[in-house]
Amino acid sequence: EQFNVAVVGATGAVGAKMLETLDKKNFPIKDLLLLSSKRSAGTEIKFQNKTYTVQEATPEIFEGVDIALFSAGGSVSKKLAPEAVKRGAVVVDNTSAFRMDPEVPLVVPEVNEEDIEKHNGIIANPNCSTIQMVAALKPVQDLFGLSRVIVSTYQAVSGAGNEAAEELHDQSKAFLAGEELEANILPASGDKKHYPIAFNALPQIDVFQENGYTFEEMKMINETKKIMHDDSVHVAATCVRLPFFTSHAESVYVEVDKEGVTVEQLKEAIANADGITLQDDPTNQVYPTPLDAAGKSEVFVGRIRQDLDNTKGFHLWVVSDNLLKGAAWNSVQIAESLVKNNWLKK
Ligand code: 11C
Repeated sequence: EQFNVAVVGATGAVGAKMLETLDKKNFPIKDLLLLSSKRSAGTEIKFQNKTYTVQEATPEIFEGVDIALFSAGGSVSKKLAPEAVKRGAVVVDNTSAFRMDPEVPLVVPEVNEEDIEKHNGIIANPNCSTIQMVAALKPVQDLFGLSRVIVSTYQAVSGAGNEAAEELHDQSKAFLAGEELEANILPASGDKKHYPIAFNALPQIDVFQENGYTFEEMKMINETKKIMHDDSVHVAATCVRLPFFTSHAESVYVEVDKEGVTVEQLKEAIANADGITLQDDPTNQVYPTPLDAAGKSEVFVGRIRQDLDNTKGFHLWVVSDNLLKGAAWNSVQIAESLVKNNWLKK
């Protein structure tokens, strides 16, 4: 069986990876619709030897669409996802618009694939930095129980879109030429001040909330509890933007419930988990890095150590391509699951 697929936000950083992933995973597409804002409509994009013209996303255009992959910003999703659903499509939404809606499943297939079945037309794809972390936490939760998570992130500029990546590129050139750096996008395009990212580290991703955490940090905290079905797990996050283009890296401290867990047991649990590759051999300097993870679908985990003061505490280093497992690949995995399990129609 083949399906009519729409990609909303086809000209964006994630949109391009959606197309790449649909092609690579040989998703059964009958007709493909590439959609965008009015501004980008008319752009030509090649997919599987055919050239498509990107069309403006309107409510009517979703007539006949089976699966719509949205990645064009929260306001577009809020407006058009319900319109697509009204016309019979199932939406996989890669924005934060519906993630915390109790009626909307928030899914990382390796963690909570079964939640997809409960959808009412929309399934939310979590934030990229959340996805890779919960994929690594799932085997720990299953085998040893999880009571606390403290994460610090090292995030790539592509998470903030193509324009942020261009900003890093231009600022790097300017820095090396001894010129003044111009900052217009990062740390958050909608915020009042902008700081250079080239040769820098910015402890702000997205805008600040009243509690002093950024929205990115609150996404990691709230989404983790929802995906893992555990409101009692304590989660704290500090999210930092660094000057590289692809893959987010995370230093994750976890506390397990069970007494007496060893590093070897933890390594084995993580090595056996779906979608995860263990890269952990300090004697041979083997550990994941953002450059090495770029372009790959898996979540890579290394540097697994026991805390020196708390025998229930462990430290992990988690790296994954933020545009693939963090966005496009996770969305296509959800679409594959809808098809495979016959969960498209309610
Ligand atoms: C970043 N994590 O790196 C963000 C991008 O909620 O889907 C993803 C935003 C989201 O800036």
